[in-house]
Amino acid sequence: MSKEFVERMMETVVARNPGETEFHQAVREVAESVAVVIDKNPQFAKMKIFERMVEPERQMIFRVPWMNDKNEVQVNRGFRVQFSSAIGPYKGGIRFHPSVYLGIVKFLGFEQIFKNALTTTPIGGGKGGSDFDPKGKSDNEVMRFCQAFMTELFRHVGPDTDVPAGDIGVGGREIGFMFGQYKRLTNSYTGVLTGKGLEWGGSLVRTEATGYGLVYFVTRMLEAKGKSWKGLDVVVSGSGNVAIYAVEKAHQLGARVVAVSDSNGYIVDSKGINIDTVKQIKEVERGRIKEYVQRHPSAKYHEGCADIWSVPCQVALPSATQNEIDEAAARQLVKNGCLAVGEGANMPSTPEAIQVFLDNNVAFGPAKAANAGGVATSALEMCQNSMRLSWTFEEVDARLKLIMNSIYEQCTKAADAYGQKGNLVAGANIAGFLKVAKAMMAQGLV
Ligand code: NDP
Ligand code: 2IT
Repeated sequence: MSKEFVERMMETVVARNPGETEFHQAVREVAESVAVVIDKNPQFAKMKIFERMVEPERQMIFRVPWMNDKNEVQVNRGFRVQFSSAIGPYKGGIRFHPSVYLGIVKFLGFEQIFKNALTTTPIGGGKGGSDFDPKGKSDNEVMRFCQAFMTELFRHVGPDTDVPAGDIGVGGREIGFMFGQYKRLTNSYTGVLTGKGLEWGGSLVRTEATGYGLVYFVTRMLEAKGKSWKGLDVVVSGSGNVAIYAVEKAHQLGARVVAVSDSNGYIVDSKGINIDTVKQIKEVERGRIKEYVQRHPSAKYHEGCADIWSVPCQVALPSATQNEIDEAAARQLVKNGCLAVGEGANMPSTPEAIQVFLDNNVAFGPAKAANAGGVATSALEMCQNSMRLSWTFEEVDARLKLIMNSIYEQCTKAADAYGQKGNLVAGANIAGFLKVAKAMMAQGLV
């Protein structure tokens, strides 16, 4: 029955969403986990809960025309997919990267439904983006693009409707430009975006939240194995927002991060990555990770980012992008004695790689659970905006820790309850699904 359910779902999803391979991958994983739940709860099958979940409530695709510094007209494509408002306003980031197309936005939006349900905060699922590439663009070009993007997006979002935030290629600078344009178009000052600057409605800890939350989550995974971070070697892919603050927190807890990367290559520093240097290169200068070795000559740069998983480590934190760990990379990590993998990025491990980890007793923290600290802190930012108050760093950090602990508990309990002890992939999918499914049942056919 379970297998038949998955294949039936996938046949429909593939036929209705042709070519969107990342979306198919994300749906299949959830379908495989929740088939047993649907088996046990015929009311979910009758009300076609899963069939409704895989169909976004609303999808926007729009033209984004803007002018570059040479006064040449540029045309990009913008997306916002409002997937589910079962438990709160649509919530999820915006990605600017040349690879963005509908299939990427939909995989991210679909996963966001379950991730957001796990956070314990009342937020639905959505995602957006554009094939715009901020790399190599001037601040003025980025501003003009963001203004053009928001000139269409503003009519679809709002503090009680849909609250976007950052993702790849979208950080504080881009959120600022989009917020300014939203404010100008609507003549309103609201919490329509999260990840705002601290002076104008942002929350302390939002910048650090995804990376810190990831490390808090992996702490629980390590504890279950009787381990702590002390003395462990860690590899973190990427060197953007998630990666930087994962490195910072892992170091604070006594680990040594030996490698980070960007899309061109990776660096290995056996003394431990100097995070101040990485912040300077990536956050301030917007440079490339290879520049690290000019400032730390004992470190080594390797061209090509995929081989980072050959660097020996006990903990791997993939924090760059989707499908960056394939089966071969997973086998290499296992061979080198990796104990735990925590997904900072969204869907960074292929299904085959996940199977390798599960088969080899590697503790595996799936993205929906492990990287939920970012969006959870976004929900805390929304809360502070509604109250027109700002909490201290310590207060937000304490709430983030509580949330990551709760997510870990929800995942382990759900996995246990459905005969999958220790499988956090199944646990995250089942716990997230149940919360949304119950809300959908209560709200009738919408
Ligand atoms: P950033 O843009 O800050 O950093 C992205 C990093 O990943 C960069 O080092 C970038 O290298 C690298 N990267 C991006 N695309 C690729 C690619 N196709 N191949 C190899 N490397 C790549 O993004 P974030 O740190 O915010 O996001 C990283 C991941 O975390 C994404 O999967 C995102 O969806 C996920 N995430 C982000 C959250 C957040 O709050 N920001 C919350 C939860 C998940 P380069 O500079 O060379 O492009
Ligand atoms: O993937 C994610 O959870 C994010 N990019 C953060 C979304 C948010 O709304 O903070």
